[in-house]
Amino acid sequence: MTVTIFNRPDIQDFLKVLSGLDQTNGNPRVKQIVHRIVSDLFKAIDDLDITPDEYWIAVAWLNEIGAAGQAGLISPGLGLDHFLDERLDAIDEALGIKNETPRTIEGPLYVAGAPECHGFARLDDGRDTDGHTLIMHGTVYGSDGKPMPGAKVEVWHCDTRGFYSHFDPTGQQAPFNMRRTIIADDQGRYKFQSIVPHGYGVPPGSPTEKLLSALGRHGQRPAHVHFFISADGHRKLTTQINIAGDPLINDDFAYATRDGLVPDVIERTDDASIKANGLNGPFA
Ligand code: MBD
Ligand code: FE
Repeated sequence: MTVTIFNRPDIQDFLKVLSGLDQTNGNPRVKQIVHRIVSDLFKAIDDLDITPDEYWIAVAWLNEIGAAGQAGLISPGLGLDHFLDERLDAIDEALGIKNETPRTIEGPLYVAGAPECHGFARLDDGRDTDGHTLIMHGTVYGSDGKPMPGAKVEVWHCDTRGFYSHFDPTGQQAPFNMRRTIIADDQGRYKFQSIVPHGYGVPPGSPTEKLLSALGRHGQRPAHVHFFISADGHRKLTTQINIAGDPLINDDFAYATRDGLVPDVIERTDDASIKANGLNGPFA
C-alpha cells in the first residue's frame, strides 16, 4: 500500500519551518539548498515507499562513509564530480571559451605542498622497482596561444599497486612520493620522469565499495596522472591524462576519461634512445 504524504499542507508547512524559510536569520543560500534537498528526500521516501529499516541503513552507511573519510570517493563514483565538470564546460561554451586541454575531475587524493622543481622533476623515489620508467613533457600555453614561462604544473599519481603517498594503506611510501610541483622553464616547458602508475581501486570492504557493489558496479579506475596547471592572473586547469592501452580506459568508475586526455605512449627500449630523451636530465 502506497501512502503519499508529501503533498499534504502540514508537510509543506513543516518543511518550511524545518529549513527556516519563515525566519530572517540563518544563511539564505544554505536554507534554499537544504530545503530543496530535504524536500526531494521526503518525496523520494513517498514515491519509493522507503521503509524506516531502509532509511536507517542509509544513515548508518553515511556514518561509515564519514568515518572512513570517503565522502570525496563515493562522490565521483556517483558521477557528481563529472557532472560539475560538464556544467563548467557548458558555461565555458556559452561564454565562447575554448579549452584546448579538457578539464577533468580532481579526485580526493591531492595533497598540497609537494616539493617544487624548475623545468624538470623526478617524481618517484626509485623504491617501486616494478615500475616502467615514464617520461612526460609538454608546454603550458595561455589562452592567447603563447607559451607561459613560470607556470606551475602540479603532478600526482599512484604507484604500481595503485596506492598514493599519504593514503598508502601499507604505509610504505615517503611523504610526497610521486607528487611534485614543476615550474615551467623560460619557454613554458615542463618535463618529468616517474614510473607508469597502475590503475586505482577503491579500498576493499570499504563503505564506498559496498555501495558500488550493491549498484552492480566496480570501483576501478584506469591508470592516470593528475595535474593542476596554474599561473597568476589565469584560471587554474584541473585535469588528468590516462595511460593509453589500459583496458578500463572507457570503464572508469569515476567517469573522468575524456577525449583529448589519452596521449600517445611511445615505447622506447634502447638505452641510447632513453638517455637521449632525458632520463638523466631536463630537455636533453
Ligand atoms: C583516484 O585516484 C581518483 O583519481 C579519483 C577520481 C577517485 C578515486 C581515486
Ligand atoms: Fe587518481
